[in-house]
Amino acid sequence: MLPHNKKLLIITGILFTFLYIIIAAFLYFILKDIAISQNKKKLLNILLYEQAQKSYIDKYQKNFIYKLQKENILPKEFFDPTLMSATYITRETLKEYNLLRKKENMPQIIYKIASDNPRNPINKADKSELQLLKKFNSHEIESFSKKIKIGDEEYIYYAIPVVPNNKTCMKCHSNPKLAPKNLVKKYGDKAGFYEKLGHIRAFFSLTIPLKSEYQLINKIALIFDSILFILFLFSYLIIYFIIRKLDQKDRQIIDSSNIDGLTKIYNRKKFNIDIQNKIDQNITNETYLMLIDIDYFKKINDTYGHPTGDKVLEELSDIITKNIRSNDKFYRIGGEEFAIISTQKNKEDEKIFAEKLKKIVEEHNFDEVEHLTISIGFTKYKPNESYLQWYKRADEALYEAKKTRNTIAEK
Ligand code: GH3
Ligand code: MG
Ligand code: MG
Repeated sequence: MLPHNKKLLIITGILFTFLYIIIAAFLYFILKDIAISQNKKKLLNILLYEQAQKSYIDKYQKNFIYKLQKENILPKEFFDPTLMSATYITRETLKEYNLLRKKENMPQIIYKIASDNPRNPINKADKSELQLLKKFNSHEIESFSKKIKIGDEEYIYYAIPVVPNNKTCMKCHSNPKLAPKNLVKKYGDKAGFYEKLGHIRAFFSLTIPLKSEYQLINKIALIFDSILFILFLFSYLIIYFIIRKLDQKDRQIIDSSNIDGLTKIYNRKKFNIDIQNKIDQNITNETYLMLIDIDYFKKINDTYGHPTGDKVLEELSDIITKNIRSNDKFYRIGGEEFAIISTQKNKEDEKIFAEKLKKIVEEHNFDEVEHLTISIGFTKYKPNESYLQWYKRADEALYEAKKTRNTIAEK
């Protein structure tokens, strides 16, 4: 393949690989983003449900118990978290929910309520949670979510505040003396009291692992990447075949510019390129340059006409082409002058080669002209010499042979 076509193929390959990596990476990040936002939505759904549950407890359950207390059906000191503590009920509901999830092989949800004035110490907010609670109270944010890492695994954390303290809340969270006696008996009178109306005293948070979503993403990405890979490979193969076809055409054009129109052997231009290339490659083996000139060719033209002369040139090129090895390079370097570049074991072999050519031309029966002879001059390449030095010596050898014609001379 020609260097510029090879370069084009390599650049296309690099470009395709680069594009493939970018698309694959881009898709992976998009999928990851979708999974995260879907999980956030999932958590928000559960949190909203919890909030609804808390509102129900405050609005209906507690009020109903207070009514029963007012009507002396239930004692005034009655308090039981299983009926009256939204925090307790939510936590227990979540436990049941996690049990059901486990049965369905779904990941467990970590639930936490964080408060700045918790009755139950397990609900105490840590430093960062306290800061978050402050943000909820100042209405800087309405919800909070982020991706967190626990060990090696990634999770989504989502938090929303509980509804601000209202009148129903204040019954148990203002002065301990006003709270149900059994509540104080159970939790003491130190924490969870003296709350202010409108203050957000806690927030719910849920944490869920992203593992199963990531596994799904990996599966989707693998399928997509495989399809993309096949598409890219297929496109690349098409491009490869197109470039190969273009390369063949390019080479045909180059070759035709190197071919002599009449004899269809290499021309002078190709001879100059090849001989210079040979020298640039630092010739190490015995390389010979042979020049061939038809004797009295002018006479042939004069006697039989120019077209016959042309035919002789074609015929001569044919018989020489048939009698040289595939490694030998044969050129028409002038009107009726030819050159052969060949490698030999020694000078004797080159001489035998020259004699063989001279003989077959001499013995060949040319159309119309019948017989003609050639003169040959050859010389070996000497290390470090230039193209001109080499060529000049071969020309001198041919000049020498021309003195007697139908002769071989060496230099
Ligand atoms: P010698 O080499 O033996 O000294 O004699 P010559 O008659 O061959 O002399 P020279 O090399 O000077 O003449 C070559 C002739 O070849 C001159 C030119 O008219 C003829 N010639 C060159 N190119 C072509 C060609 O393409 N076709 C034909 N028919 N003749 C050509
Ligand atoms: Mg000549
Ligand atoms: Mg001649």
